[in-house]
This record gives sequence, C-alpha cells and structure tokens, in this order.
Amino acid sequence: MKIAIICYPTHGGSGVVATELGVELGRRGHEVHFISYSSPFRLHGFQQNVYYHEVDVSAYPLFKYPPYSLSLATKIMQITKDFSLDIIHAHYAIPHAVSAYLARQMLGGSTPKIVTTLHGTDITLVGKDATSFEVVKFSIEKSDGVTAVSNYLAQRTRDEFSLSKEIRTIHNFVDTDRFSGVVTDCNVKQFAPNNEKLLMHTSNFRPVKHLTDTIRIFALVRKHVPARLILVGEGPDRQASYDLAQELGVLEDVLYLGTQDYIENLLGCADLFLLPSGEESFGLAALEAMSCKTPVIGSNIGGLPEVIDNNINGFLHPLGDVEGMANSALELLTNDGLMQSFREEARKKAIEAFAAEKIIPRYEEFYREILNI
Ligand code: GMT
Repeated sequence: MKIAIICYPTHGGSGVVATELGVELGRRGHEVHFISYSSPFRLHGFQQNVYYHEVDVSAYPLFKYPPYSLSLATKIMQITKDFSLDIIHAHYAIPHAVSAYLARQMLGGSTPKIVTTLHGTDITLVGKDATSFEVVKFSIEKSDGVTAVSNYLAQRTRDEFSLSKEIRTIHNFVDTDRFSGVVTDCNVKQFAPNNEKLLMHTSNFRPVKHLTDTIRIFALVRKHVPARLILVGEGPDRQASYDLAQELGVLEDVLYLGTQDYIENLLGCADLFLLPSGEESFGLAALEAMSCKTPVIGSNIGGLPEVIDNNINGFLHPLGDVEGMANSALELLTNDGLMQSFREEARKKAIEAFAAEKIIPRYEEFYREILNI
C-alpha cells in the first residue's frame, strides 16, 4: 500500500507512534510518505521505503497566524497526486485529519481513504474546547476509519462527541528488541555515583503531566532511601518543578537531561518510572519503561489501567495521591525480590500485549478493510 503519515514531528507520544508505525510499515514493504513541518524526531537515518515531505508555511506579513492547516492540505493534495496514495493516515485530529479531508475534497473524489488515529489530548483537552469541538467532531465523522489508542479513549470519544461510528482500539506498541532494558550507552554510575536508586520521568512537561507531583513523590522517597530523579524532556512546567525541588531541598538530586532522542538507553538505567498524570489516554512512556523492565508508578486514570496491572507489574493510585505513590515506590525499592518480580512482569506485559509485531498487523488489517482489498 502507499500510505501518507501526517503527524507532529516533535517529542510527544502521537509523533512517536506515527513515526515508529511508518518505519515498521516501510520495513514490511509498504511505501510510506511522512508529511509534516519538520522531520519527525524519531526518524533516524535512512529507512527502507520511507520518504519525507516538508510543509512550507508562508510567512506573509498580513498573517498574524500563518495558515499551517491550509499549507498542509495543499501538500497532502500534491503528494497524493504525485504518488497515487491509497491511504492518508492522520495522527492527532487537529489539524491533520481536517487538512486530509480538505485535500481530498480539493482532489474531488473519494480516494485516497482517510484513517484518523486519536491519541489523547486531541479529544480530552483540545477537542473538548469550544474553539475546536465542532471541527474535531467533523473530522472524525468524515474519516473513513478511526482508531483510538485505548478502549478508554475510544469510549470517551463516543461519549464526548455523541458518536455512533466505530472507533477501533489499536493500542500503542513498542519495539521490545530496542527497548530491552539492556544498558549500553548509559552509565548508571554517572547518575548514581553512590549507588542511589534512580527514579525517572519523561514527558513534554505540560500541566497534564503533573510534574510537580513527580517532584513531591521523589522528595518523600528520598527521605527514606538515597535516590536521584532523572527528568527527560522540556516544557512549560519545567521551572515550576525546579522551584519546587529547590523548596523541598532535593534539587541537587534532580537531573534535568533535556529532550533525548534515544530514551531506550536511559530507561534501562532506572529503577522506577513515575507517571502521576492527570490525563493519559494510554501512556506510551510507561510502556517503553516497562519494556525496559522498569516498573511504573502512576495515577489510576484514563488508559493507564490497560497498560499497568496494579500490584503485579506496577502500582496505580488515585490522581494526586502523592503519599500513596511514594509508599509504593519505597515498597519496591526496599524489597529486592518484589522488585525483581515486578521487573519481569513489566517486560512480560510489554511483550505479550504490546509488541510492535503484534500491533502493526492490526493497522495493516484496518487499512485493507477500509480499502476493501
Ligand atoms: O501528552 C503527551 O505527552 C503527548 C501526546 C500526544 O498526543 O502527542 O500523547 C498522547 O498520545 C500518546 C500516544 O498515543 C499516548 O500514549 C499518551 O497517553 C497521550 N497523552 C495523553 O493522553 C496526555
């Protein structure tokens, strides 16, 4: 099949899933065309059957807000014509699914088919907002096929938008060979010179991630065991987390590493991963940690219970229960036998439920159904 993948190129779950999917599809012999405003950050080097087309946005002085959605639609239309695409796969409803629909309208037909994958905040935050509700609903209704990354998100979408349309759950996936927990480039000693326990969190530090809760959990843990916290990412809540770490007297043990392209090398170094988010449609970061044998402690919200089995391969606590999360962290960090069992169970869940080779065929199957082939 000839497939265009429209995604955000920046660090963020939807872009990661879109990129990893495109690369895997290319390996399986499909022709894949990424379309975005810059090259997706996880698209490293040459990949078999994978091409990239950059969207140019005009910066005409009259435009207070350059119309990216229109430039994207124009680019999709052009690539569709030049490469006879079968499928346009839009990741994240806004503006990708809308631009895909506009491109097809401009082409004047019913091909290529449009598949939209809903990732989370496109429904739970952005989509709910009055400024985008109707256009998100429209883009879902006009897509030939819609997938969501968890059962939770599929149901939430149907409820929020009063939709009866099928929304198929296709969970996030992970390359379990790459995310194996085998530490190569990362030197644990560099982060934990005195054998401190290593806790880790990675995200784009938006308010939805409750980064300050991560700091609070860490501060409670550190009262009882020597520990350090590795923070990977950048975003609006970085400063608030920094200030809080300083206020709680733990800043010297919080390591801000910025955004990292090869997170698999770091995850293998960590003892525990913290994800106390307020919203999480799936929690790809948690899955990648689990695949590296790093158990996750998170909030019992959204799609996280589909990923983490409480008290088996991680712990889930009510949103904001910082004390409960810290206690669970301590339980694991002070009991080697329990930790070992959680580590093995985490890896097992990643392999059995979410390995790339199990999930990618579900997308291929969905494309074929939509194309009727
Ligand atoms: O919130 C993020 O960190 C990024 C966001 C995105 O859309 O780029 O991630 C969402 O998509 C991921 C991939 O499908 C999911 O695993 C994340 O749970 C989801 N984030 C939220 O729902 C907050």
